[in-house]
Amino acid sequence: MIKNFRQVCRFALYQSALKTNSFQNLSKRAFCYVKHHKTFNDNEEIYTHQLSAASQPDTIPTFRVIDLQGSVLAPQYENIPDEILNKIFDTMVQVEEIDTILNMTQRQGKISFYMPSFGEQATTVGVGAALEFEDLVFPQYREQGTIIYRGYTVRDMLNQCIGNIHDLGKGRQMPVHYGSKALNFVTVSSPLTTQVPQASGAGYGYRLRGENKVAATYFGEGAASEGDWHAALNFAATLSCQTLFLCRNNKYAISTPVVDQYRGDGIAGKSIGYGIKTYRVDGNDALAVYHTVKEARNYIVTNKAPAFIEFMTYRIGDHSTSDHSVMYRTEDEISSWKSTNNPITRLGLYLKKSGRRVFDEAKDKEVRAAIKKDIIAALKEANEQKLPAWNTLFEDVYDQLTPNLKEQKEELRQHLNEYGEHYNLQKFASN
Ligand SMILES: Cc1ncc(C[n+]2csc(CCOP(=O)(O)OP(=O)(O)O)c2C)c(N)n1
Repeated sequence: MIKNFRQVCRFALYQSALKTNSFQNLSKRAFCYVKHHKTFNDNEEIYTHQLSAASQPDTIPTFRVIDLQGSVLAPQYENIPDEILNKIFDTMVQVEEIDTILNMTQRQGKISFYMPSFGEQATTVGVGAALEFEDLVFPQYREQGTIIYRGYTVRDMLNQCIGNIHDLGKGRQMPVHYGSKALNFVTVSSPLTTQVPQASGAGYGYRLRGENKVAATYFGEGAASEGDWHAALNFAATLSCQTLFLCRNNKYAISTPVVDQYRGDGIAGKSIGYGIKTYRVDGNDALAVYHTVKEARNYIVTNKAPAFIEFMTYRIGDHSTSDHSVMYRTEDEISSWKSTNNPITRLGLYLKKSGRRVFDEAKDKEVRAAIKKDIIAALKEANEQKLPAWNTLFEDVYDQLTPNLKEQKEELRQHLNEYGEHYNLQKFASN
């Protein structure tokens, strides 16, 4: 049954094509406009008399500005202000130090879990530098570089990892599940890929409201195998969402290497399939990352359409403190990336060779030592704080407690009244 004018129009077109047997021509030219809505895509069908399977297009090239020795390959992309480039470098060093110490802190049993971002700092810090502050970031979990660039402090990180009263998440999440409304950084979610359709939705909202900002979402190449990822990209493409998809292709999803994750041309190849403006960049080259994100962001706000970037990088560290990665990859593989394609070394070499920064070894050591001292002090302070009061457990989900939650809260209160001595209730703030 024909329900509306658009369908009437499409039906008439179909009838006329049937009469004239002109379906071949229809595909390229026949658009049905109703209230400016286009019904068919351009160039959906091109006919041929040769029976053959479609061939794989050429490999998408990876954009690079500096080589592994920090020498410039594309001087036209050196034009990043000194202040920003130095902030990128300093933040990358800071993130590396924080990751080193918090990884050890977990080994000492002072925090329960940690996820380092060794080897991926150019991607996450470079993105932080290139996005606008008001762009909303939907992270996966290994993107501390972005939130730190925006101003999240070591104290914020440690309060979250310990889950004390200063933790913005009120101690309800595992460590590294950072988030900050003030810094436009949505809280990390453990279930993979949930953030990606959320970012499509936020980007859709920005377009509908005529806002000049983007929703930027991170995910690993492993997370791109989730069903939600495909739905998110298709929604973004068809609804013209102002969403920037940021794929950290670090070659492993815990123990699953890329060869078992996908065939075809990486994750960027899939994005092109969804009709999204797609870039591939050397994720260990901070200059290339910065320029690619700037260009993709500009494309989104100008064209009111999504964009996608695949960052080619390598996870130098273990997946998390619950992983021991030499069980599934060799020491040689790790050390070769660490020594020949380390993003911090590469940017440092570039800054030195180009004369844009004067390095002083003794001063650099002092800077790293100061970062370490600060983290240790912040850890001590965070540990001295109380944990959130037990009754806050029931807050923030429903505006008014549901009858079963009321019952559970009362049950817990009675339980703690009766058996409180068996718990270390001193650790918790009072209700
Ligand atoms: C829905 C879901 N499935 C499985 C997991 C367990 N898991 C956590 S991280 C991870 C690997 C993800 O790899 P990738 O997306 O490539 O990101 P990377 O860790 O390499 O940065 C898996 C399988 C999960 N958290 N959620």
